[in-house]
Amino acid sequence: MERTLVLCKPDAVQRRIVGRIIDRFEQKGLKIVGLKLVKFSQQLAGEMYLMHKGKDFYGPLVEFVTSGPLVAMVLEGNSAIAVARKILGATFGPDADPGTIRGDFGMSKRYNVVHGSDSPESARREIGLLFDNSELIDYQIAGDEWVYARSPEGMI
Ligand code: IDP
Ligand code: MG
Repeated sequence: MERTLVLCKPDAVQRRIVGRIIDRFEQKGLKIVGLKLVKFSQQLAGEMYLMHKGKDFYGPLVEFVTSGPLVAMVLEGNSAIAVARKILGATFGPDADPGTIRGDFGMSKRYNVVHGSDSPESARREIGLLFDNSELIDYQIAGDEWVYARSPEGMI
């Protein structure tokens, strides 16, 4: 099983669509193993987006993600990183397909509602920035018996 970091960005919190966003991941079969409301400091925003430092959108991006609280969650499941990215959709609402979160909830090229880790390395790094190990909970979820099939290779 893989873990990924998903953020409901400040626009999602302000627009009161956090519940509907979380619903998309739950309905797909991803399991919430960590969840909290956080306010990004300038420093945390800088660490989250260090790969974008120097790009023209970096300043506005940091301003956006520090402008209000976000909801951060860690989701677990088979191929959780790729599955969550598909659920997010393309980076900006106008380009994102209907049926994706960004496709259904966004029109902006700056306010794009959600974030999702893009690789196992970023997932590990981003989860570590936002969650202590003690805030991530290992548990069995009854419904998983029907979300996955039991096989000799594990739950598939
Ligand atoms: P992603 O969120 O789809 O992974 P990235 O390329 O990693 O997209 O960019 C991180 C964030 O930076 C985006 O979610 C968006 O908020 C912002 N961003 C990326 N490219 C641009 C741009 O060209 N203009 C303004 N903001 C951008
Ligand atoms: Mg990214």
